[in-house]
Amino acid sequence: MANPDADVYPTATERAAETVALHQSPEPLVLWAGWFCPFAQRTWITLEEKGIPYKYTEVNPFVKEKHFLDINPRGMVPAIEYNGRAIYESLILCEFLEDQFPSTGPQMLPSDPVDRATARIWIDHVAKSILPTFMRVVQSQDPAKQASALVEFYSALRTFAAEVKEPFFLGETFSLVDVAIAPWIMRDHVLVTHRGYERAAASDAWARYAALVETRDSVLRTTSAKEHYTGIYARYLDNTAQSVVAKAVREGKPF
Ligand SMILES: N[C@@H](CCC(=O)N[C@@H](CS)C(=O)NCC(=O)O)C(=O)O
Repeated sequence: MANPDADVYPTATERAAETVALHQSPEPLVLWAGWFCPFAQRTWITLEEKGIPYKYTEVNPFVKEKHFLDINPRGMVPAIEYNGRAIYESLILCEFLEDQFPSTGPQMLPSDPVDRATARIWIDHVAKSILPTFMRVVQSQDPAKQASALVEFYSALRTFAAEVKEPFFLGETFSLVDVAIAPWIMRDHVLVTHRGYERAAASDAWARYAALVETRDSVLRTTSAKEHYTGIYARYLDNTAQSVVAKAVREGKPF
């Protein structure tokens, strides 16, 4: 059976399309990305923040073309080719960009080893607590499952937001912790329209933080038209129970 994701909208749009157009010349560093992919956006934001020269190449990872499997045997975006050598995994790529280009653009992890480890602890929280619950909220179909997924999602966001130093996670510096979560902030409108999610229902601190991250220029420059993101999640979103569920969660009612 054909993979339904192979029909994903083919190219970046709006601000992201302008950024793609500016990065078509050959460079030693090639970013292989899918415009729609939140993991790829992490690496893309880091390149833009640091001002590293790169060539952007769009790939639909669901099609599994041989030339792409040669670059990333896992067949996933993002991947980076640097001077002909290939590497992959979004967070590893973000750290690679810090390691390879330490004095290009801003430093995106703290220098102090304890602070650096603390930043990684919160990146890990994004990966292990926030993203899985985000996907559960999207994928849950029956009202009880949607409700418990939303409760868990709010709890993971609240825990994260309680540690934000403001304005960004580590304070004044926009860091890889902010990069790790930003693409999901840019996609949370899908949960607002289809799952009754509200940022302030997690906490005011979360709502403030998310509102700031979504205005960051590197984040906007790598973001496509809203309606195309809804299309990515469309096959999970055709149920109508969400407003009932959201109201019940808001009112603290058990489902
Ligand atoms: N852990 C990976 C996840 C990357 C990922 O899931 N990419 C998706 C697109 S958003 C992909 O390439 N999927 C292709 C597939 O699953 O076959 C990372 O952080 O880079």
